[in-house]
Amino acid sequence: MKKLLTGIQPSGEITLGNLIGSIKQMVKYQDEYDSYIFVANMHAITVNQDPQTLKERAKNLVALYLACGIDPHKNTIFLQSDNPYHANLSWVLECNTYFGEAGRMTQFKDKSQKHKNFSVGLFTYPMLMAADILLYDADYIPVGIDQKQHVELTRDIALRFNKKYGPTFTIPEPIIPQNGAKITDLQEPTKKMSKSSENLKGTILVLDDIATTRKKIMSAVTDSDNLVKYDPENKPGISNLLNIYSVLTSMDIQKVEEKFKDANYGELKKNVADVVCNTLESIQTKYQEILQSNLVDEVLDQGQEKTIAIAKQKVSEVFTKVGLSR
Ligand code: ATP
Ligand code: LTN
Repeated sequence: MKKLLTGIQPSGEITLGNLIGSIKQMVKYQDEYDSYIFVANMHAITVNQDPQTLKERAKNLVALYLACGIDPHKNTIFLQSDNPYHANLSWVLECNTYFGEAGRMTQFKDKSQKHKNFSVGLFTYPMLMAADILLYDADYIPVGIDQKQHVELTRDIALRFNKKYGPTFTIPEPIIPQNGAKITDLQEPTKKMSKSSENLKGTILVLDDIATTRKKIMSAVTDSDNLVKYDPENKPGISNLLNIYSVLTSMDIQKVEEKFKDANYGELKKNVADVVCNTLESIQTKYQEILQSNLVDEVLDQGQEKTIAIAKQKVSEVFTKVGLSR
């Protein structure tokens, strides 16, 4: 069975973008692949975090994974910092990555501009991500379009390493969902909906109360043509709403466009709000049940034990190959 691996940072409350671009994909693939799903809490500290909040968010994210239908019997679910081998491998990969190629990462360019004093970790972030992937010989990496470049860098590093030291790593492939690849901000529809946005008016949080969610959708920024048409370039706001509807109802975007072609923007928004609110309500009920139980700790204990055993072997092989053994 092919292996799949992906993770989310507990760097903020989970958004509809994360749900559609990432978690829904994980659920879809869990029957097809041997899946490794983790919480990238070490990536989160590349920017400033409050320790207590970070700790809570990491566990809550696991509860949310479970509430969204990620089955702990079908997936290996773990916390990145529970396994010290991620940092071990990351160092070796950093030493096998050119400064210039890491400097081309657009996420680094964007994020380093946003923070006045950014950390070295923000720069080495993609090599830690490469370690997450290469430790487990993952074949497929489901990510949103914004992470594709990091998976491509991972491939380059792995190919170069294999060539220099002999076959060691499986070369991973990104899986980018066709629609829903990029859910945009409801207030600034050309920007990605992001959990670290300063203004949350345009961001739908999976755990937001339902009335707030409805209000955010009803006040989404659109345009003044009053024509429902899927055209991300010229009509980013309307296209985003159609996209959300399409993914949550599993209906083709053309069919959704057809369904709403005579609707006004208010009707479209109401329909999108209904679908989003129904989806979120059911997730929130399960989430509360899981938080009342010990399930999160049980799942993480199992994940830790299993992933340490696999990663230990891989790191030992890598250390031997590069001459870091006695
Ligand atoms: P941050 O604001 O901290 O960068 P984020 O909300 O962009 O966070 P990540 O933790 O970087 O989220 O991403 C988790 C997963 O969700 C990734 O696979 C990412 O590509 C996907 N994702 C995040 N935002 C969106 C979005 N708006 N549309 C589609 N997928 C998304
Ligand atoms: N960088 C990713 C989270 C992440 C990840 C990974 C995704 C860290 N390691 C390995 C896939 C595979 C993000 O911010 N979305």
